Amino acid sequence: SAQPETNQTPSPKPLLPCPEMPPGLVGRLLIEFSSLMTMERVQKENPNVTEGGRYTPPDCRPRWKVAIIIPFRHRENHLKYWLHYLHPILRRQRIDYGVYIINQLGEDTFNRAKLLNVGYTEALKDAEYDCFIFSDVDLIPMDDRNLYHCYDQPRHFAIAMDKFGFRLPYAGYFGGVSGLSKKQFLKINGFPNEYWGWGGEDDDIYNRITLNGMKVSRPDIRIGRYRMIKHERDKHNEPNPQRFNKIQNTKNTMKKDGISSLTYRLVQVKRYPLYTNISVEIGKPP
Ligand code: UD2
Ligand code: MN
Repeated sequence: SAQPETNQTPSPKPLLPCPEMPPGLVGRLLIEFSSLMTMERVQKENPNVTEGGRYTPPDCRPRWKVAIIIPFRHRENHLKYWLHYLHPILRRQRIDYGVYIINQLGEDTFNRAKLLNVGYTEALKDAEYDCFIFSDVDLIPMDDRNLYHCYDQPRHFAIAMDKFGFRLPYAGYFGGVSGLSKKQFLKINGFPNEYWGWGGEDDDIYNRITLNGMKVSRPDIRIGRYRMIKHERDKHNEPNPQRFNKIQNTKNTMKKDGISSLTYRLVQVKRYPLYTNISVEIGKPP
């Protein structure tokens, strides 16, 4: 009566695409920065994150492969909170992702946008990412329905921050947390490398997007809420006095200044349990 026994292992079930709105999201979250945070604690909380800060959902096929790029220097305490809050959120969101901390070596003037270009380049040496989310280290989403993947148009995620009274400060604001697909990023020649110090680089990126015929997409104002960890202005990141002038000239500068003209010196890539640290020398203002 019995069929001859076969010795084949069943082939793995093909995974279905991850749902547009994953089940198990919480919605509004309680975010605070008063409890003590240690890296050991955050590592224990996140055993399923693999070395270098990588994660892929086990139960569905993700639509995007997302590199999360964080510009960084001397913000170790903020990074602990960022990892503590974001890893569980991204896991619930069923995102396939890797976390890249782009650390500017030395004490010359900080350059956020150039570090973001470095992050794009270095992440692509690791995996075939097709979506790049650029986040300040001190910004935590207050709602996990703000999904960290890419969209038809360049995305601005951090639209309602506590420090701006949970409103968009101006229509062309693109600071804090933003996301572009690889195609969108290349269409605008990446980000400017020539904004040294605080300010203006986010407006230049906004200009690049609109000048190239794209439109910024944003979540609902009730969902795009963020807390920023309170901080003083860092040393060597003084407001850039050239920023007002420079953002008037994006149309002329974007073709030559961007991912196409990026140069830097890679010094070290180090894999930690919850992130990859990329330390670079990016030079100093002319
Ligand atoms: C605003 C924008 C930010 C950027 C900046 C102007 C918000 C919430 N964010 O940030 O996206 O456009 O203005 O450049 O409005 N950083 C370091 N070490 C430093 C300096 C900066 O790690 O010494 C990194 C870190 O990830 C930080 C980010 O750069 O979150 C932006 O710098 P910031 O937090 O000092 O500036 P902020 O809050 O005015
Ligand atoms: Mn900040």
